[in-house]
Formats: sequence, C-alpha cells, structure tokens
Amino acid sequence: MAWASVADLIGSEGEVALVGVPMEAGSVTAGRCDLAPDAVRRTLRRISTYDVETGREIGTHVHDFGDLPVQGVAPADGFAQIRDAAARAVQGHGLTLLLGGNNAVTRPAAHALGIPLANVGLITLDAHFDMRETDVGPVNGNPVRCLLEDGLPGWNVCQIGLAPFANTAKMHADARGAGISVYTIADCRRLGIDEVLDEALARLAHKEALIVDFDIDVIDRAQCPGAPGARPGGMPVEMFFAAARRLAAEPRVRLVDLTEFDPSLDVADVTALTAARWVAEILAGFSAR
Ligand SMILES: [Mn+2]
Repeated sequence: MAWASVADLIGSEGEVALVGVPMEAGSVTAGRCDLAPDAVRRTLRRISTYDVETGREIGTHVHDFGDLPVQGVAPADGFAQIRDAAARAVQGHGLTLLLGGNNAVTRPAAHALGIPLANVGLITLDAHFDMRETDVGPVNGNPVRCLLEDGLPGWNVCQIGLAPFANTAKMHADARGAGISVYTIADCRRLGIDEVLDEALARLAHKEALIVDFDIDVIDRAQCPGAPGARPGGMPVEMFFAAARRLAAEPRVRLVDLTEFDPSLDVADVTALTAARWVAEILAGFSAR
C-alpha cells in the first residue's frame, strides 16, 4: 500500500496557505535560493503524514497558491507583489507558509498582516541579525533593519540562534539598542529551545499577530549543507523542528517563512529533507491548535 505523504495534503484548498517566493536577487552571495520552492514541494512526497512520536496523522490541508514570478526580481521591486500575495493568503487562512527564496522575503511578509507594525511580533531563527546597513536597499542581509526603519519597534522582535563570528559588534549593539531580545546559539543550548520560546512568546504576549522567520542557516552546517550562511556549531536540527512545531501551534502566529535554502549546494538531499520536514512540523503544530 502506498503511504500518504505531505504532498497529498497540498492542493487547491485548505486551512493553511502556501506561497512560493523564489526570490534570489539581492543575496549578499549570489546563489540559487530561487530553486527552493520546487525542491521542497518535490521532497514532500518523501515525508509521511504519520508521526510515530505522537501517534497522530497530520490532518491539515494546504491551499497552494503556487510560486510568485519573482525570479531575478530585486527585493525592492518585488516588495509590493510579495506583500500583496501574502496578504491575500493570510486573509483566508489560519496560517500562511512563505517558501523562499532568500531572507529578503521577511520584510514584505511582516507587512502582509494588514495591521500596524506596532502590533506585529517578529521571531527569527537565524544565525544572523540581518541588520546589515540599508544604504544599498533591501537585500537578504538586512530585512530586520529594514523593518525597524519601516516602524517595527525593536521591542517586538526576538532573535534566536545568533552564531559567533558571523555578525558584527555594531549589528549586536544596534539590535540591543533597539530593544531586540537576543538569544545566541549558546543560550539555546543552555536554556533549551522550549525555555527560549517561552520567554519569547511571553515577551510578545500582547502583540496582535506574530510572524516567524525560519532562516534555515541557523542550523548547524553539517546538518544543513544547502544554506550558504550556515556555520559549524549551529542549532541542532531537532531544536529547529521543535521550534517549528511549537510556534505553529500558537494561534497568533499568522505567517511563517522558510528562507536561504539553496538546493544547488545541497548534499544527499539533507537540506531538502530538512526543509520538507519543517513543512510537516509546521502542519503538525497547526493541527494541534
Ligand atoms: Mn537571515
């Protein structure tokens, strides 16, 4: 008997929305993150809907909006298109998954909720602050600084998984100065991801809606070769999965993105299978709402 795969849950209607955003332009190091939505959709065929650890099937169906035509489009030029497509998805669905593409997609994602940024909470799982300067315009290395400049209060931001020797003192100082809550990868190991998420969700308890940026480069590079920014010493992949499930179960989380997966760098489908399981974890979390 053929097994049911997560790919079977994806079609033209569902409680959850999926939008592919194959944007690559604006990456600090040019690559092929534009190939990621296709690679993830293909790999979902290899992910069963059954979770042996909980004894539950994923029952959530996914409305796939397809891919936006943003290949080769610079983040500044794709901003309104991504924001508006994500907004349409958010309106009719409890949760929207944006499949990047590079990390520049997080800025339009935050604008897609249709509420003032003052009421939006942003959680990032990312090795980086994404606080590069914005004088070059929006790129994959500065969505958080762009959003601060757009009016997102730093107090609304929790950044989880920052890696040593992968950021600058100025980015760190600016994040602290803006009031951003920062958890390094060592904090995640010391406290455990559940405690870190408890603290982050408590801090954002009064925000009307939350978005989560899952930059896959937060994961240890040995477990995530298909992410140009991943480094040795990063987040263990099981922590990443646990965070995905936990955050997707939180009803105020309205949108999650998965960014920085470059299939052209992948080895033995490690990162494709990780990204596809991330989708399963998100759906399992959502099913528990
Ligand atoms: Mn990032």
